[in-house]
Amino acid sequence: MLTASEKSQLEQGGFLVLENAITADTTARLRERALTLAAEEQKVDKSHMYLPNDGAQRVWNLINKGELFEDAIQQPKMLAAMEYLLGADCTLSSFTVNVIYPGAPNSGLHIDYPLSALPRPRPTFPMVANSVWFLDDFTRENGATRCVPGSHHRLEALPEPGIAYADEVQICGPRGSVLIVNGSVWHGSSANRTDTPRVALLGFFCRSILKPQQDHFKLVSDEVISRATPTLKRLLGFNSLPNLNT
Ligand SMILES: O=C(O)CCC(=O)C(=O)O
Repeated sequence: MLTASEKSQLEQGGFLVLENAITADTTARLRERALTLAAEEQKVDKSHMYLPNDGAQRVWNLINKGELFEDAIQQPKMLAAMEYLLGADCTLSSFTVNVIYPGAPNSGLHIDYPLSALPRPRPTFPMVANSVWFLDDFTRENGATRCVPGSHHRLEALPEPGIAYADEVQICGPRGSVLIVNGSVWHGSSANRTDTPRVALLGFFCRSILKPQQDHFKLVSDEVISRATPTLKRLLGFNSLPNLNT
């Protein structure tokens, strides 16, 4: 389902923007739900704030927080990109909201969990990959994700804290786009210098042999599992469980 050019962008630069991946109506509904969840979790003091001055907020375990997220994570073009990178049996590592609030500074450039914990050189092939769902237009001013093109080929190196790399680029684009990024690419969110939050979803995937970032079996309700499609079940790890032979 990916074109030769899309595959080549993933191989060479390590990222790809899928424009118009989400309809305007779905984008608006996802954004509203994302901000409602963020506000609710702040009210009950369960919120995961990070960056200086609580500049950013994560809402975890979206599969359990609304049917619209169960559908969203099965978006065919996004999944085709993940399957290209991580294998046809790849699984969901986590699905979260990431809000970058006005005044948030740049986050540090990083590679994704658990790559930084691996011995070096890291593998040449992708192990994990993220999809960043633009629920707002991503602009130079409001915190658009930045990436260092080709940095997934630097198998021995890690980005140094506080350094602005000359070759880093900001990935700007209209709401409704999805950025696919190999987890080995050096990347991070940017400062939000506007007066409105930048809202994104992060659909984070891994090879089926890896332990996911969230334990879906403990976190996702029986009700959600009972209505899950075969694709969603596979993404939650039902097809890649350890065996129970005695
Ligand atoms: O929200 C973003 O722009 C990027 C988030 C990110 O870098 C991450 O979660 O690894």
